[in-house]
Amino acid sequence: MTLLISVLAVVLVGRADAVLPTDTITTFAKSSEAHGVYTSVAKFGPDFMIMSRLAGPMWVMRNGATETAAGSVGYSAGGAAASSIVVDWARGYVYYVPTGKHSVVRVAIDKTDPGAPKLKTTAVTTGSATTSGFAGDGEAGADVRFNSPRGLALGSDGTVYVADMKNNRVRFISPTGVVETFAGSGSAGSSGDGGQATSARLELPTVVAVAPDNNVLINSNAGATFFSQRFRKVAPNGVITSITPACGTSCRRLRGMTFDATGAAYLSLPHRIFKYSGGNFSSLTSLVNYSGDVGAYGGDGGEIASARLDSPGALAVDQVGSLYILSNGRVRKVRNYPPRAALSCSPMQGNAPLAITCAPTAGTFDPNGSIISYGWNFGTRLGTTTVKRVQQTHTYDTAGAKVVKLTVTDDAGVRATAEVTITVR
Ligand SMILES: [Ca+2]
Repeated sequence: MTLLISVLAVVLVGRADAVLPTDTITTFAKSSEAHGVYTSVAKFGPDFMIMSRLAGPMWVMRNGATETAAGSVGYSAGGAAASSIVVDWARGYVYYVPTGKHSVVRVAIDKTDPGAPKLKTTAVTTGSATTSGFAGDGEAGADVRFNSPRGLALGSDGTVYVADMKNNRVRFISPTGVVETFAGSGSAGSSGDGGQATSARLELPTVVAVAPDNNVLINSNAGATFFSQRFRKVAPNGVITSITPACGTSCRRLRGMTFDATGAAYLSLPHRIFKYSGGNFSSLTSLVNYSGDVGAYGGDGGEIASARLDSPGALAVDQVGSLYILSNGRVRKVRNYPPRAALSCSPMQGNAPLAITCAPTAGTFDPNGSIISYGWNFGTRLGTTTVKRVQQTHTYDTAGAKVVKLTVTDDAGVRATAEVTITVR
């Protein structure tokens, strides 16, 4: 009995301390007869996700929807089973790699109905569906040859990076459709750090990702066994270096990588999802860290740490910091809960000059993560002042109603604000 009470006490205290909501992972879209098995996922503008399926056209769903809800906007024209998708929403294009083909297909987005964006039917193909090879740098369309392209990533300028796996290179497609080699000499290996990326050796790259600072991350699967546990990084000046993430052998067999608004990197690995805050690959948080059976699926409705994922693949982060994971033919969603902000100031009124001290109160917290910055705005006639300090003092020299505003940002880059009004006489 004593043991039972102790266990209960631990559970209750644990819940009280951890303000984690209990439904942090759900199935956003599941494989079914109606919707098919999903093969990739990407953010589709501010409010939607786009998913490719094993059979049939791509499927668009509103971020906040569940699969059966009215929020689904339905099938899009065009599309096919894709091993990778990127969306250039600003320029109005979806790029994808058709599974098993040696090409990258670009389809224009039809934004005529903002509540139901779709794909147009016309497509531009770079490379060949059936013929592999290495050719076409400086050219476009059917003159280009890829060899088993896999992962795609989008640069902020509309450049699309292609992990051209069996060419041991990363290529890129410019917004005008012209292909060039971005990294890799073509010879398999792992060398060239400190030099130009085009002179370096890569081996069977499958994943490429662009960080918010425009560094391009590549997995290079040294040894032809997909067992690499280090990444290559290409800086905007074209110089390549190596990164060894602080996850050791767990970082083998990388299948997907994406970044959120704060620069945090998310990695999908067998049964695992890792997150690196700040994108520096040394501050590791394991979101899912399971080493059990292949094919495992479970944990919906529970906390992310208890989820079961089988070989998660594509990853995407939406506008409010929620993470979408392709796994088990489904798209799972790890919802980010926005931070909350509340503040108090003392004194709340008085005669000028009035010195006040303000601080966040207990109502300032993040339900599922942490707050990484505090911004203060005292609304003075001198303009906005934003100071990232937890407690802040300010002196008002003139009479009037003064608004003090606190803005907090969570570790997914989502903000919340609160304000109080100070009466200065
Ligand atoms: Ca949060």
